[in-house]
Amino acid sequence: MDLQKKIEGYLGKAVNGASNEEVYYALLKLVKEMCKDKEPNKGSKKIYYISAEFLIGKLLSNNLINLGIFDDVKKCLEENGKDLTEIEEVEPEPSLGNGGLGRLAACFMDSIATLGLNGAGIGLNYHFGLFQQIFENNKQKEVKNPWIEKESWLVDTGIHFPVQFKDFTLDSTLYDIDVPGYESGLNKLHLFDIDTLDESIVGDGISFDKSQIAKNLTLFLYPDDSDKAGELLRIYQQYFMVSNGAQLILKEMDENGYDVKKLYEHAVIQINDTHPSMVIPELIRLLQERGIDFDEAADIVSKTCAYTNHTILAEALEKWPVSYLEEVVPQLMPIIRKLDEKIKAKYNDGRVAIIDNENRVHMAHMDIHYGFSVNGVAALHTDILKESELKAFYDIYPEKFNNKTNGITFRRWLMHCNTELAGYITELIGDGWKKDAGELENLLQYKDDTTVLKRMLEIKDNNKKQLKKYLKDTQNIDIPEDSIFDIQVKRLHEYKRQQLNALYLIYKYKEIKSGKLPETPITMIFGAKAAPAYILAKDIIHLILCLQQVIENDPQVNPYLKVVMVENYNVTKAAKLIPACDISEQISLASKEASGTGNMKFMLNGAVTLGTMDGANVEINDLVGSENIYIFGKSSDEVINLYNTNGYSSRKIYEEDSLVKELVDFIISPELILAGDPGNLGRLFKEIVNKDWFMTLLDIKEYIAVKDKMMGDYSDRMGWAKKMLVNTAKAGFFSSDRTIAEYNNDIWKL
Ligand code: 26Q
Repeated sequence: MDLQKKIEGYLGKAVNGASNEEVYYALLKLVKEMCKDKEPNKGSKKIYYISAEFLIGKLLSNNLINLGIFDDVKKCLEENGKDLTEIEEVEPEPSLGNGGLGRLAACFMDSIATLGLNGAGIGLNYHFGLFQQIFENNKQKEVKNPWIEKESWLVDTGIHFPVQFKDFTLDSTLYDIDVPGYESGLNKLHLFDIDTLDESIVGDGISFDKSQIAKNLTLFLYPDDSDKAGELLRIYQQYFMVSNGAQLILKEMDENGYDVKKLYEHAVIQINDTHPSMVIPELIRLLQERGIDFDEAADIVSKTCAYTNHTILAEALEKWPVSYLEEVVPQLMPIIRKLDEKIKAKYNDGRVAIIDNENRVHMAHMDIHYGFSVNGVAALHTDILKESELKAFYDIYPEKFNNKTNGITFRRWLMHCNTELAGYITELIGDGWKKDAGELENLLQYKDDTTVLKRMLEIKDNNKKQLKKYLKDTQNIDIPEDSIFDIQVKRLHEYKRQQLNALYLIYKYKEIKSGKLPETPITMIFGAKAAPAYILAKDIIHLILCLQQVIENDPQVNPYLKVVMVENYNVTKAAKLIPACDISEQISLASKEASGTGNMKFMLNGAVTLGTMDGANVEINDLVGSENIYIFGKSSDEVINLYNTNGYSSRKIYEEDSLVKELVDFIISPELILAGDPGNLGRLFKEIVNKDWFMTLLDIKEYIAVKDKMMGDYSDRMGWAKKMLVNTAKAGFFSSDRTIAEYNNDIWKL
């Protein structure tokens, strides 16, 4: 096809005479048309991946890659004086996810389509996404993140379902987003919405009247659930999602002429954490409406549903009060009660009850009893589920438990975000790795080849220069390109321990003040959104922003140490940060990070991990070997033991170790208070000294020692480049194509 002619057909004018906006909308149309002509993936059984989050990021470039026309389009635009990177800027990024779980769902959609599997995603079309983060007075402020424009990836299908709540019914509208696989067939992401939404009810920031469900249902992803109205809204959202999903699945069964009694032969529903768990009672209800009796309906649904667990943090395991469910979806309660009674009749063990003594419904328990598969997302995580968190269930159903170590799509996280490295890898080992990521291991033959190693360093330097320019353009911050880029980007949570990294920052600051200069200057980059109601997480952001300001204004320190907190960290920013990273911070308290997927993206792009033995870090360590990763901290067993024995006291460490005391005291030092808010900083200080639930101080000394060693090793450039190369070469295991092939072989059986 004559690409230029095609694009100009959509543009109605010459490419070189069009604005970036005009070109973007022309390319959007081109891609949508090409998707229409693409063969959908088919099969007699279909995987429905149901998830409250799909953190898909911008789609233009990835769709161009998967349609096989990225290079041609780029070239065509260049010939007409246009830059695809600039055109990408026009596309708004939907923020339909919080972090790992949502991004995983997006990577899975890509891999399911790429492997040619008959599948679809089911979720919600939040108009303002999570929120957009802005910094004001060194604090996070949340504002809405509108992303839906007149022309967008969404296609109105004209499909509607009624969803009944206690006192009213809402009609849905289904919007589809095409998901083309990489050089393969096409699937759909189904996002449900309502026509009665009223965007104008959102006031200052992200506040709105939480009681007007018909106006607010799909405004935001997880609106502030710190009050009852917020929690009820979550239940409204979840039920709306699963009822629509269940109705769609049954409609497709009917259209294909399948017997719904054989649902499990034609459909498998992967429940992404507990947010969609109500799909189980809802499907039972719908099957009963079709005349199937309760026991048989429960049996059919149990053979259809599979559950993925993404966390062992107690506060994330959803337990809805019966009274809330009665208030929103009373039609489900008799079903949930019956499901619970069956379990109670069989097992006289409160640990496995669905409804507990306090009249709360444990969503995960329902999934485990009434699904056929339970999986964790990394080997260590699955072991912890089996041996402690879900042990009572593992004892009953050992055959249901399995591990599926997470993965990432290399199309986005290498081919798109790091075109130079991707191109060089192909030059060295051919392009088979794009479809078979294991082939990256062929890079190992070059691990002592100085020409190759030098080129790897050169590519890293180029990516660092690009990031430097981006940060200058967007946040007006100057960072030295020849410094070590040390990056921690992920949701802000105490267990991820950004505060540990901040304490290292204080340590370095003090060292430099006292005249001890680092061999290579250091740039420490953070990016994180905090949940709007998570006070302490916001205090940690405040600490980092204050440190950024204090260090920036200190001429004695700032040539050697820089801090940048990237505003509104999202998928687009991740794609710019990750290829430029030297040190990948993966420092969660061992046992708490189920897997992590950022760790995989950094490794793939040649960053060296500094981490604890947690989540998938354990598997990264096994793959690259101890000389190519920096590990510190107490093990998950030790940590679990400390929790069980109440054996941890941060105050003791604070009082007995003078260095630790000095670092923690700096949080409320006059310098810092001058930059910040004494209330916020004081609260954080007290929390760390008196509670420190995620044991920051437990690992701090070792963290400092190992990180300093790492900074020193960076000076041996060839030695470091070898570590980079080994990391990239060993990353093949973390392709989401591998993960999805395992889901299909072990669970879905399509
Ligand atoms: C639950 C109840 C009430 C309000 C909110 C929530 C809630 C919302 C989002 C609970 C959990 C989440 C998101 C969890 C998440 O992203 N987990 C991450 O999943 C990744 C993919 O498996 C893992 O790599 C990460 O380790 C895990 O933290």
